[in-house]
Amino acid sequence: MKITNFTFNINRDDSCECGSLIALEEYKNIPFAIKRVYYIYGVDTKLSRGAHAHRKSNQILISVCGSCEILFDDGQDRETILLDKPEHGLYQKAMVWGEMHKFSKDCVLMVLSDSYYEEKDYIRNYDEFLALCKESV
Ligand code: T46
Repeated sequence: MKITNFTFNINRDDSCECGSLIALEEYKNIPFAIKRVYYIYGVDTKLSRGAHAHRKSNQILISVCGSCEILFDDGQDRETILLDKPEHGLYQKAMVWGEMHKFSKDCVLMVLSDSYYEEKDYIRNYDEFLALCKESV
């Protein structure tokens, strides 16, 4: 599976202890117009989230604090990617199944989406997802 990762530029002044800044800009370092931003935090470290694909929407996942693992499945291959750096963005395109596992206690997973929230964009049944993948081949 071809997975697109982004490494965002970190603005940091090494001459002081004043931290770092990362800017995200649509059509500059983000490849789409950002219609929605949401973030997930306070997940019990034993629990997982996600387990669905999006029919049309695309999104970029960034663990701005702490870490989690993202499993992507395109209907043929599966791959797990560790998100543990605020400068690392992971592109989840439409029709890629995604699951979020192994959240650290302090994880804040931020997601930028090119679409407004619409439940009908979700495929939450894995067998339906596989059937749709086969149809599109
Ligand atoms: C994804 C992963 C990373 C809204 O009202 N607006 C929203 O924009 C979203 C994303 C969710 N919701 C509501 C719908 C549910 O009642 O929040 C509740 C939890 O949503 P969901 O069960 O979809 O949460 P996750 O963590 O399983 O999945 C979410 C995103 O839905 C999904 O696109 O990739 O985070």
